[in-house]
Amino acid sequence: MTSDKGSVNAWIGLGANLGDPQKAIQSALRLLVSKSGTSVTAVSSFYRTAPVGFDDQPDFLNGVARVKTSLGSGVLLERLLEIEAEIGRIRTSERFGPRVIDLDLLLFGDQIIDSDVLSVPHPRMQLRRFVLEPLAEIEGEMVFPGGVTLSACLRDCDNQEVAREGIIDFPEAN
Ligand code: PH2
Ligand code: MG
Ligand code: MG
Repeated sequence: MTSDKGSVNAWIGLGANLGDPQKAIQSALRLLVSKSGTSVTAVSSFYRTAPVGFDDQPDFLNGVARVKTSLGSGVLLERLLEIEAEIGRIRTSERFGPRVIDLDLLLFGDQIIDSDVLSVPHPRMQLRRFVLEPLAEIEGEMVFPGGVTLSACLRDCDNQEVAREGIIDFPEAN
């Protein structure tokens, strides 16, 4: 499914709801490809989504990118955290609160990883329409590690507000 010459497809959840979310997401993708070893091979549209988990915060812009990477999962995760910091994210103890950028490693090839720092597939992605809809836009159907399908997750997912809003300006992905 995912390897050629030592590289792996990985999927990254993109989110933001403070500052200029569109700009932050585009900057994050640029920073990701500017660091060696990773290219962005597909990007979904932007979706405007109602906050899940903590209601009293602005709507999010969400999307999903597929990347091809020669990095290991741990190094890719570190890159994502570095880029979040570069864009100005300051981590607080508030788990589901507002943020200028959120880059979540959703899937790493067909691997199942459960370490102290990383859980892949992302433990909540199968319940989150703001992840599943953009993922379906770029992949159509998909079977997640463990065997559940994207379409089954979408069917079973409750009704969270997700509206397609526009394109993410990242021509290199297409
Ligand atoms: N991220 C969260 C918590 N809630 N809600 C939406 N709509 N989009 C998000 O990206 C999101 C959220 C924690 O990462
Ligand atoms: Mg995150
Ligand atoms: Mg998140």
